[in-house]
Amino acid sequence: MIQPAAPSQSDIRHDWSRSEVEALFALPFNDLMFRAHSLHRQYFDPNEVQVSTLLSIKTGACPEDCAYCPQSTRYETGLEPEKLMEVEKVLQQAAAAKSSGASRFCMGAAWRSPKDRDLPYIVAMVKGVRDMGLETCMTIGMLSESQAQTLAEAGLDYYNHNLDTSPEYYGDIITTRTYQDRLETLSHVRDAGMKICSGGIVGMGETASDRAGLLQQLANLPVHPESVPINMLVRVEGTPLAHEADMDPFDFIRTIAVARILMPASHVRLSAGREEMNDEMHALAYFAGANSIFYGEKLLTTDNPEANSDMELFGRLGIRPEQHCVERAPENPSPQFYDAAAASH
Ligand code: SAM
Ligand code: DTB
Ligand code: SF4
Repeated sequence: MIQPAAPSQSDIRHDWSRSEVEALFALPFNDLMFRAHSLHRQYFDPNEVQVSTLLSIKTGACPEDCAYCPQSTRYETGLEPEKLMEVEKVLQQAAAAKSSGASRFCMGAAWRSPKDRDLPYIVAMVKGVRDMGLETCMTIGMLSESQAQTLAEAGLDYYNHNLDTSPEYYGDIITTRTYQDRLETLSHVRDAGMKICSGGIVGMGETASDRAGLLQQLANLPVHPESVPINMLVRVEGTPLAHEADMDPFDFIRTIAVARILMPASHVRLSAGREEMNDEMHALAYFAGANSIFYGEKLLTTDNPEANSDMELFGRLGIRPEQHCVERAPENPSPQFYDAAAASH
C-alpha cells in the first residue's frame, strides 16, 4: 500500500501567478486529477464529505443586479418575495436539518447588506442554531466592520461571501457592487475572527483564464477561505444568464481539481448546479477533491437533489458524512488523516 506523503507547509501558498494557475487548468485531465486527488488524501479523509443545509431566511426583492440571480428585483423570474423569516421558524428548520444529518446550517438573505435593525433577529438565529450543536453560517450580503463584529460575538462560525468570478469578468455580471467591496467584506469577516466561506460560479460564459483568475484571487487571500463553494450556474428563466450555453462537464471538474490544489487544506464545496449532475459526475467531483455539499431538496430558491439520493450515492461510493467539521487553520495543517492512515496500514 502506497502511503500518502505528509502535508507540507510548501503546499499552502499565497503567491500563485495567473500563468501557473492557467497551466494547471491546461494539464491533461488525468495528470490534473492525479495531482488533485493525491493532495486531497494528504489533507483529508477522501471518504468523508461535509454536509451543510441551506435556508433562505429572506427571499427575493434584492436591489442588486447579479446577472445569475433569481432573487434580483430587476429580473422577472416569477419568484414570490418573502420578508425576513421569524426566528422560531428558522430554528424549527435547523432542528429538521440536524435530524436529517447536517452538521452545518447556512442561512441566506437576499440583501445588498443587512440593516442594523435586522441584526437583533439575525443574532437570535445564530445563537439558537448554535445552541442546537450545529455549526452556523450566514450569507446576508456586504458587512461593515461593526456588523462583522456583532455576528462574531453572536457566535457565527462561518460567513459566506463569494468573489463569484475573475476581476476582469466581474463587471459583465454585477454592476451594483465592486470586486473591492467583496474583498473588504471578506477582510472584515476575517478580522472579526470568523471563518470564511468564499468561492464562485462557473458556467456563466467565462473563459478558462477567468476561472483561473477567480481561484488565484481566493488562493492569494492572506488566509485561504476555510470553505470554497464552486457553484455551477443554475440557469433561471428571466435572468440575463438564463440561456447561457452548457459548460463542458470536464471543465467543471477541472475547476474543482484546481481549487483543491491551490487550497489543499480547505473544504471545497460542490455547490449549486448538482441537479444537472449525474452520479458519475458527482463521483468524479469527489475524486477531484470536493468534500462538502449542500444537502436537502432546496438551495435558496432553486432545486437541489433529494437528500436520500445523496445518501444512496454516498453508500454506493463508501462515503461517510463528516460528523462535525474540525477545521484546521490552513496556515497550520495538522496531518491527522495522514497519521490515521499510516497507523491503519
Ligand atoms: N445576497 C447575498 C450576497 O449575494 O452576498 C447572499 C446570498 S447569494 C444568493 C449567495 C451566492 O449564491 C451568490 O454569491 C452566488 O455565488 C450564488 N448564486 C446565486 N444564484 C445562483 C445561481 N443561479 N447559480 C449558481 N449560484 C448562484
Ligand atoms: C453558495 O456559494 N451557493 C449557495 C450559498 N453559497 C448561499 C447558494 C446557491 C444559490 C443557487 C440559486 C438559488 O437557489 O437561489
Ligand atoms: Fe442579491 Fe445576493 Fe442575488 Fe446578488 S446574489 S441579487 S446580492 S441575493
